[in-house]
Amino acid sequence: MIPVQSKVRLFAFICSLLISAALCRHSPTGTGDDQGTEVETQSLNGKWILRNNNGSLNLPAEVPGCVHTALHKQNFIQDPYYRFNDLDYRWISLDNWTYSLTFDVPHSTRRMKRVILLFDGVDTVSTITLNGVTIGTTDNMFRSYEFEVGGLLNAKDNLLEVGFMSAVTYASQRDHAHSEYKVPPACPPPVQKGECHVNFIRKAQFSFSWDWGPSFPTQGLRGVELQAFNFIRLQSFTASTAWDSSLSCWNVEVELFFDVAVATDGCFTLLLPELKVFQKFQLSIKPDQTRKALHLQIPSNVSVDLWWPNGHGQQTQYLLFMEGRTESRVTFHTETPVAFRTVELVQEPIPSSPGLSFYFRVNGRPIFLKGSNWIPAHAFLDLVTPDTLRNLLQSAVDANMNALRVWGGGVYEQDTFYSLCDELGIMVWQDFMFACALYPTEQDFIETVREEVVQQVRRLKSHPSIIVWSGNNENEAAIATDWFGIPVAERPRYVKDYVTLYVENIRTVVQKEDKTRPFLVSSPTNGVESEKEGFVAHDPYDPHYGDTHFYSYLNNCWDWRLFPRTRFASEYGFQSWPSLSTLSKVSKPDDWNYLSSFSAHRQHHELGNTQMLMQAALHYILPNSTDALKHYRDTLYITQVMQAQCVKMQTEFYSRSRSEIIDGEGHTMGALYWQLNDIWQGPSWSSIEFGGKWKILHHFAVDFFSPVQAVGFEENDTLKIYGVSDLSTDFNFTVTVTVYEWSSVTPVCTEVSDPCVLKGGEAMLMMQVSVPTLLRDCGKCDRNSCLVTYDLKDPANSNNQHGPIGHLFLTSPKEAGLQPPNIKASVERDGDMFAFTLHCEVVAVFVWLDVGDVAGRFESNGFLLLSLKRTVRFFPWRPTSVEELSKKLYITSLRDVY
Ligand code: BMA
Repeated sequence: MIPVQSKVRLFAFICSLLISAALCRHSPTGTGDDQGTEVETQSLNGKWILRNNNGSLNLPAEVPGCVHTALHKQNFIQDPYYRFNDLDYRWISLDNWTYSLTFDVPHSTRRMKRVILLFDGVDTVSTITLNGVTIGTTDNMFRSYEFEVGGLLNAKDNLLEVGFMSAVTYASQRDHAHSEYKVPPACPPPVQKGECHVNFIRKAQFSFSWDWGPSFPTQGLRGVELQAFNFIRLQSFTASTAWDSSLSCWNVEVELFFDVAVATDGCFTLLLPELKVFQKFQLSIKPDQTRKALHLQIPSNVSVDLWWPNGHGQQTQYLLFMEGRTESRVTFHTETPVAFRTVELVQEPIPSSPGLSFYFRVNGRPIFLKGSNWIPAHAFLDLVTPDTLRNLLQSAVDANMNALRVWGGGVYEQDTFYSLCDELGIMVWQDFMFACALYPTEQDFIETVREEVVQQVRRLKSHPSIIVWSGNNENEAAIATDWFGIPVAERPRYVKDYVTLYVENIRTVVQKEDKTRPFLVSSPTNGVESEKEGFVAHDPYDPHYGDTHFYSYLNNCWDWRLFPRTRFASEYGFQSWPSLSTLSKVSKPDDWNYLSSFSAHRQHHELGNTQMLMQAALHYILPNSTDALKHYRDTLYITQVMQAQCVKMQTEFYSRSRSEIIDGEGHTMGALYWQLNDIWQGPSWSSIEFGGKWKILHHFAVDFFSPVQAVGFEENDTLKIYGVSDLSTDFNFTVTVTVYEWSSVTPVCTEVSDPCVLKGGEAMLMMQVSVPTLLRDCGKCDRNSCLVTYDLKDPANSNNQHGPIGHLFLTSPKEAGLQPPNIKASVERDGDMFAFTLHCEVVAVFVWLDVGDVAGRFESNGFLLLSLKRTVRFFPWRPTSVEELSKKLYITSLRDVY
């Protein structure tokens, strides 16, 4: 399919022809505008004025924008991310700021019957006045707000003011007012250096600090507009598709949400030019019935291309046109992409296993979800650009991911995010924005949440990428496993609040608004089993049901026996530090020490810096250079090596567990590690650094999420190689196992399995060999002197390798005989890219090429270097040269850090 954008012109033409045939006739006709039939809009975005509470600060501020970005832009403050500025600038969010705008309104607007002031997003608690009259208040950053301002507007110099109250103050007041019982947690752990009672405000929960991010409780505006009309206005519309199994055909349901000043009849046409399908609808629209649903049936003889997740087929989307005209001569024209796909969440008994399955079936095909968890890309959301989103989401796809979970402590992402996911085939697990806390259930809180849910579901439901709604992050687990020390006698009250919020309100609203997707109450959850147990299961981490989150920082991550063989791993991970080039943007050379106060300050997870090194020390010799800067860089590097290898081990365990049941556990159908991206430059679980640079882990993900791969591991001295396939058909493969000595790139010996059929969509044991026998037969090898690689090949052509080459250490590298590799490199231009050619005479592991602040991406990095010569290409994101790259190139391998 050609991209949606390029179809627009062609179809607009076809459309106009078809529409003129399809439209209902009205008389008399006329352009209408001069009679005031159309909606007039006036954007109030752009330059506003911002002042603090006592008026000591007064500055220009952009809308969309927030106080912090305005202050930074006007040089009142430095980069808030620099060093300790998050603490120094705490005063900003404790103050109450007012945005004001003076604007004129044309006569044509003011004479309209209805004039609406529309706020696309208000962050968060504010009182809004127009010409001195209060027109409304806000308390929820996840909603839009509309206010009637008809009689209040003058021709000139209207004064619009949005007076914010500090979100921190508000949250604390709400907690105080909730005196009957506590709603924990009161405050984040001190290591997070955050603010308290974030659960009392409908604001992004991470904004009061998280274990990977700073506390910047912003105040700001996302978009303001005046809309004026005499008759009717289309507020929003949705377009979703559903398969009708009884008629064996697709239906497109379009919902139109009107704001009606005067009742009218109308004629509407839906048109899918590519499918040559259209239909007319006569509607009678009354002021009290604002929702109208139109159903367009696609005849069963029309062939429709489906939308598939990345790696499973095309992401076909069709343009749907909606044209309408009312008797009051108001016209409507909209167009939107629509896609055809089904999604089911399958929870059914599995033979020989207690519990239930938990997997997604898309278009009838069971799909293993491969991916990660998404957090907001910046603490100041106005700074998240479409380019940033595209870069990150393309990185996800380039690492063979097909799914991301939009985590409940962040935000419902901007439209562009979901459009990109639609285009790229990234399935979205969409949480509602509640995380790691209990929540109040006062009437006004519930009401604002209900409105939030209605608006967000209507905004997002047309996106095929979204495959599941989920009520919250970890709040079932928080109650079930008693995170907050609630006395047993008091638990029922909290369970009741939980059910009130997520089941009786959020679930009810979602199920009314969207019948096309499953809804889960929490993550992790036991799914239908949790429901049976009153929505808070005895053990929401039960591997026999639903999804699990699993973290263990100090246990040996190479020991796969310690991982839960869950049905679906929706969170697991390990921290690492970003590279020096990323950190140097917000630090100075004094900070470049793992024990510096800067290193401690950026770490928001208790004991995180120590844990990383303790996990690393299980397998690697820790850096010991006497050169302070090298020591620091090597330490950053070793944390990334540790993280990449740990997440690889765990992910491979999940991938190979997809088709088997062992001791009643297995059929794992998802691996979403925590977390994809970063919010600032600091240590975290991310595989991509703030700014887009891939960590070693992200390069590893390319391989461990590969569509077809060999996964090797050891069990009781036996090397077992599984084939794992996401392909839709079966393939015949052999497995080749090769043994290398650390001291040479010439293989010591090779063993090839018999050919064997790897079924599409399955994982199966393809080869097993005794490690002692293999080493003995090889001759000059033992566990310390050698390592093993393996891959899948075409039986008819052994040069035809499928998937990546995997490797297994036969002992911890700290015990193995790694040789100093002394890698030599040269750089050459290769069109828009650069080719880095490496020469090395021994096996080098975790070879990391770093070109500092030259943003871009290596095609492979952090790899095992197994040949005398290897060329790796680099794709820069900005102009650079051979000279610059050669000068900045810094190569590290595991043997180089000690
Ligand atoms: C999970 C997430 C986040 C957190 C991460 C790492 O449980 O849901 O709350 O950042 O763990 O601790």
